[in-house]
Amino acid sequence: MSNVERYNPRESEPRWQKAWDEKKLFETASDGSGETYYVLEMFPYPSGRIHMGHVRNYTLGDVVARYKRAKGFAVLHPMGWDAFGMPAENAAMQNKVHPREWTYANIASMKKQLKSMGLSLDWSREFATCDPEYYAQQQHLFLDMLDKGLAYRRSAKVNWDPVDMTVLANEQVIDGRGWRSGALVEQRDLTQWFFRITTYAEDLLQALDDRLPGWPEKVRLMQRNWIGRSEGLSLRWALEKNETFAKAKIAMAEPSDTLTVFTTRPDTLFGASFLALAADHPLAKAAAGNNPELANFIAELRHGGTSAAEIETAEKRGFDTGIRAVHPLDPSWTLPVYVANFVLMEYGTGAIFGCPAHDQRDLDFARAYDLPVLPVVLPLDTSPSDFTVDDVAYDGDGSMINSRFLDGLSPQAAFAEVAKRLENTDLGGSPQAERKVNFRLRDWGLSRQRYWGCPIPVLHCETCGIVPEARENLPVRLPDDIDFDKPGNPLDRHPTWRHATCPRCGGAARRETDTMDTFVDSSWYFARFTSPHAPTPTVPAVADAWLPVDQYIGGIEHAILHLLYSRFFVRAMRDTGHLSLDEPFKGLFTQGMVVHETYRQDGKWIEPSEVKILGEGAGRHAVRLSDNSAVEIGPIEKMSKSKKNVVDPDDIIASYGADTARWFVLSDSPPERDVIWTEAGAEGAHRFVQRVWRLVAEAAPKLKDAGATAASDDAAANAIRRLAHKTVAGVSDDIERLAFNKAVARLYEFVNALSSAFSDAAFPASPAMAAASREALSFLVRLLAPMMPHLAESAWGQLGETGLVAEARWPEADPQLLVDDEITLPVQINGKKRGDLTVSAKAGKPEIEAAVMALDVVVAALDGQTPKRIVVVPGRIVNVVL
Ligand code: ANZ
Ligand code: ZN
Repeated sequence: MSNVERYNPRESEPRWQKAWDEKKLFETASDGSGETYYVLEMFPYPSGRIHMGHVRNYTLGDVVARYKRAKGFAVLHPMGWDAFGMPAENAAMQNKVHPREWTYANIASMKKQLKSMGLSLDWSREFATCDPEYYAQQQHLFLDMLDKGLAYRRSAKVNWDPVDMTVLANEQVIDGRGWRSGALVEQRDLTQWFFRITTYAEDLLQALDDRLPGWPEKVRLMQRNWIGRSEGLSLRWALEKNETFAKAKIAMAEPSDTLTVFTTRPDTLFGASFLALAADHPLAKAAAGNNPELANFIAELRHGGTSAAEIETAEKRGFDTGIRAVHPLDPSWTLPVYVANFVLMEYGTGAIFGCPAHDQRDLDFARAYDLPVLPVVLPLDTSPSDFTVDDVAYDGDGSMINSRFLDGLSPQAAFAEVAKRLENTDLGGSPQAERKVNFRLRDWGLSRQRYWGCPIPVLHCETCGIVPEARENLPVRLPDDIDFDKPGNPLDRHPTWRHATCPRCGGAARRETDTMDTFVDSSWYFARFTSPHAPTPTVPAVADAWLPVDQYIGGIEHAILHLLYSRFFVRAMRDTGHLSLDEPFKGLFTQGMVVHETYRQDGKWIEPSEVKILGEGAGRHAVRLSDNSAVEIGPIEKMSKSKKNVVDPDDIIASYGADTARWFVLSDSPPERDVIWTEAGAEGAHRFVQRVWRLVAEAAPKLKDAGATAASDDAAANAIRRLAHKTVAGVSDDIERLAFNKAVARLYEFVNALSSAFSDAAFPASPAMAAASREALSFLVRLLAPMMPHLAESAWGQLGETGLVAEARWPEADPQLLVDDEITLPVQINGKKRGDLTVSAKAGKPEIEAAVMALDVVVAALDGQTPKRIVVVPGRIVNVVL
């Protein structure tokens, strides 16, 4: 038994945290010039408590930050709070607590928790997005964007919850009902604020290909799909001058004899069997004017969600308007024009032609309304008689059939041929078709009818219209005295807040009561961290020096919106003079989740802390701690309150310390994958903490007088040195590649090897061994420091090092010690391989010749003679010629 005291994280961790704080070690003095590194984890929403997902996310970033600091970089590693949003208002409604109080109280408790993790954060730069100092600058940015035309107002369709009296995001509409109220959602036209993100659509897409090599391919793909660039034709169809059309035309705001559709597949034109309009298409509205049944149908479509997923899955429904369109390639052929629920007004032109054989939605629609299904693309290597389309449309490659002059062409060639013909066909004075690029990306609607968000700093003046608030009046502050007794936006009901003075004419004006989408707050916080207290949104030179963020780390759930909005914001901030940059995040890493087994008894979920696991392998089972009753072990799932399979970081830190929690989330699985939290794993990690402590504490006194390492013939010492230097090189490389689990595995091996080398009773057997061991331990402690910073500080002190390991330089591997110092050469006798020779890698010709002559096989073959020659090819082979 050793007489070394157990390592006590509860005593040591707060002590080291205080030491780091006092020395302000993690406060970044640099202005961003020189060798700098900016590492950032997605900042948290202050919900009240941190969860294991936070622990993992922030530990990953902290390893990088501590490593880069030790490598000599000036590191920026800040933290703040994404603090506006609905939960604070819900809390206000339920618990009668002011959203501001609720939010700042949560921030205080979460900050304490983060501090207990020993993260090397620069807290001097902390801010919350609900701080008036922060949102003031956001309002300046908004006004700059308004000046540039990057922010604008227009009427748009929204999901309106008539009970909560609020606009809902598509995700908040479930089966056509509001997620909170359960009320049937209506589609309403509301004037809303937008950011013109579509201005940058092409560039946002292009940069994914050539400016973001440090992003995961999967994220770039998700962004590509979201931006959704399509090349097609804008194609005009003449409308037959029948009676229905004549009546509709009178009702049109802007009368036209043609209908324009957007198509990416003009090659399939001979397979067309109908046209369809969105319910809000002007022609649909005109036709409904004298057709009450159609008007009813359109009104019905107004109910129900507008999300793409909902439209995709909804049953295809349509209504024949009675209007007919003339086929662009055959004047004798007319097709019916429907209003259909799967055509969106917001995309293309809000009108399509349908080719059922080659588009699944069109096919479903054709089957429902008995419309023709004529295949026009024949899959390669298929004969026309074998090819039919039943209920699955064919959208692959092939060759054209049933398509007159296009027959035999590839779809690509047919596209070009149709485009060429129709671009050169005149219809009522302009070309019938035009090439057109469409983006799925829509402008970003940022208006929210909520209290707890950044006020949009504009006024509505009866004389002047929309007027930006004067800059000197910023920030437009949220009023404190509000009530949440009634549904709707409390800002609308506030007795005085709305009443303001028009900065232009001095007359009475009404404040905008919409606040900004909270995604705005998180779209530029990374830039604000570079000058968090500046009286301008950024100090451009400083922002440019620090940005882009070298390594951004967060969850995959933010792969689309948050990242896209941030990419938009740096472009908008560049074009309004706040920085000169076109991408915010150079490196992006999306980490996996922390998952846990679930436990159930009588159909009810039970918390892990109430369960004891017994046995192993097939005999593994669970019982309840309180009464030993049997508990069912369920599947491993993402930690969630509803399944009660959560482990509270506070509990883990209280029982094992932060280092154990940090070590555990880094070990086991690659950081991009899920990691399974188990009690056994946590215990294992904690045992390792104790083991490292014992290793260092027991060896340190014996190594007190160890000298510097030097070249020697001491094989054991040399083996230790080689391993130590190889571990340094390996762990550095692992951390650079964010392969933290590999670094952990390498450190386990290193500790194992040192433990067995040190276990010898005579340890250290020689001065060379003492020196090598001392160096190995000094390396070990510094390599562990990014992952288990507190233990490393304690061990550093044991080794008699001065200063803090958090300030120490990263060890450097000696390249000479990384090459193996023995090599094995094949030995031939008269050109035939007879054996192997192991010699020092540095051995010269005479040593190799001497060693070969002593080999048993060579001695036997020579039988007392002298060889004619010995040929040595250095590093390759030895041949003895008799
Ligand atoms: C005829 C056709 C035939 C089409 C065919 C597809 C396959 P992406 O790639 O997403 O841009 N479309 C156009 N506007 C639409 C709208 N507002 N609402 C719903 N659908 C719309 O898709 C372009 C295709 O989606 C267009 O090409 C159009 O249908 C349809 F075998 O035209 B296609
Ligand atoms: Zn005015």
